[in-house]
Parts: sequence; C-alpha cells; structure tokens
Amino acid sequence: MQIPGQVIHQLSSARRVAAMTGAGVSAESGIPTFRDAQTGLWSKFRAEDLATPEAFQRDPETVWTWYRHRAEQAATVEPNPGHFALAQLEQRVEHFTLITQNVDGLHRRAGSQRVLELHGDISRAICHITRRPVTEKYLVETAGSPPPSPHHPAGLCRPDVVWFGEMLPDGVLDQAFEASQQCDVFLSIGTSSVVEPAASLAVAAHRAGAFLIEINPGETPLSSLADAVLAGPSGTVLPRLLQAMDD
Ligand code: BV8
Repeated sequence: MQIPGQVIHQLSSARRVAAMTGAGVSAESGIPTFRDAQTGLWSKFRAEDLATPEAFQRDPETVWTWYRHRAEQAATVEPNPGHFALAQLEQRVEHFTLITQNVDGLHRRAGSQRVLELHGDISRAICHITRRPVTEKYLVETAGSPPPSPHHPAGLCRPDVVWFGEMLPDGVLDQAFEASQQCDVFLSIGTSSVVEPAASLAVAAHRAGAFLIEINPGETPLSSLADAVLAGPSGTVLPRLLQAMDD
C-alpha cells in the first residue's frame, strides 16, 4: 500500500499526535473483534447479555466466566506489528498519547508508555459493590465463579472494565479529550467508531483542527470526516507508515 505524501508530511511535522485504537488493532494477534460479522465475538454473544451491570446482576457466573476466558486468551496471545509500530511512533513524536478502547493490555506489553485505557483492563478485577481492587493472588486462591469479594460481605468479584451504561473513569476521559483537542494529527485505528463517548474523540480532534487519519480495512461513520483513509490492516499499515517516515 502506498502511503500518501500528505500523511507522511503531516505525521513527520506533528509535535502532538493522538492515536485511538479499537479491537481491530488486536485482531491480528488473534483476538476476535466485537462487531466484525465473520469473526466478532459480538456475533456469538449479544453485548447486552454480557457487557452490562444488569447482566452481571442477573447471571454473574456467565459474565464472569466469559471475562476470565477473554483474560486468559489475552494473556496467551502476543502483540502484533501494529502494536509495536505504535510504541515506536511514541518514541519519535514529541507529545504522543495512545487512547485505547481495548481491554487486552497488548499496547503496554508492546512497550507503549502513555496509554489511556478508556474501558479498563480485563486482567484486573474489582469488588462489584465497593469497586476496590482485588488481587490476582486472591482470585487464584479463592473458589467461586465469581469469587466473593474480600471488600464487602455481599460483594462479588467483577472485571475492572467499563460496561455499557457505566461511566468511563473520569480522569482518563478528560485526559483523552484534552489530548484529542490539542493534537496536530489524530489517528483512528481499528475501531468501528460506534461506541460513545470514545467515538467523539476523533470528531473533537477534527473540530479543533487536527489532521484526521483513519486506518481500517472497512468503512466506518468516521471515514467521510477523515482527511486521509488508509484502507488496510493496522499490522501492515502502521509499520509501512513508520517506514515511509524514515524514507
Ligand atoms: C456511557 C469494555 C454514560 C467491556 C466496552 C443507552 C444506555 C446507556 C448508554 C447508552 C445507551 N445508548 C448509547 C449509549 C452509550 C453507550 C454506547 O456507545 N452504545 C453503543 C453500542 C451505541 N456507551 C456507554 O454505555 C458508555 N458509557 O455512555 O456512560 C451513560 C451512563 C448511563 C446512561 C447513559 C450514558 C460505555 C461504553 C463502554 C462499553 N465497554 N468494552 C468489554 O470489553 O467487554 S465497548 C466495546 O466496544 C469494546 O470493548 C470496544 O472497546 C468497543 C468498540 O468496539 P471497537 O473497538 O470499535 O471494535 P469493533 O469490533 O466494533 O470494530 C472493529 C473494527 O476493526 C472494525 O471497524 C473493523 O473493520 C476493524 N478491523 C478489523 N480487522 C482489522 C481492523 N482494523 C485494523 N486492522 C485490522 N486487522
């Protein structure tokens, strides 16, 4: 794939860059995305049935085991060239902020330092009443699916992720909006751009005058707003982008 000269120029001259990633960035590591019809977990489960506080109240065991399955899967796969390219890009840009909707922890494992996890991290657990953290050691040692919480007599352990209908961690969201509204270039990578408020960050960046680049093999509601669309898999496009910046 040819990287347009304007994209190379914008990225090479940018002092501030923000990158937003979605499940598509982890697809090439072997983690199914949520909404891709043929591979998405979404097609197997109904999001409403699993990724909501109501589902957990109704059927904690099903929700808990789904998340533990996903946590085990995330722990067994490796970051792919797209993750590593973003970690490299962070080293080349004066001010770089990686904003991710993903909960698989792969950006940190690939070496990214400044990562804003909008939707939490699937490897962490909290008490569903007090929201206080529960250690992995406690989870391993304590029977139950989910185990009872160590922090409250009626509490259960739940994944430390943001469910539909739940607020995002406010410090993280504020920082994400600030980075989006101050950046020279905003990269929207591997996301269907349907989940709010994450999807609004690219729009806020564009409105504030950022050069908006979308990297996705498919069309999204953001594509018509983007200044440049690189229609390909992030594991191929991102390394190409870095290479083109070197040439
Ligand atoms: C909120 C964590 C305030 C859990 C996730 C009614 C009531 C309450 C809220 C709402 C409501 N109606 C709407 C809302 C807002 C709601 C929302 O946005 N709903 C959507 C579905 C319309 N948002 C919320 O509820 C948020 N909270 O608004 O709080 C509030 C509070 C109370 C009442 C009102 C408002 C919380 C949202 C966070 C939900 N948690 N994840 C978990 O992981 O289980 S979101 C979930 O979708 C995923 O985690 C993921 O992060 C997110 C977005 O999906 P994508 O990452 O984009 O992935 P997707 O599969 O969709 O797309 C993959 C893309 O990759 C595709 O475009 C594909 O083409 C591309 N691709 C494929 N392969 C590749 C590739 N790209 C590059 N390379 C490849 N190789």
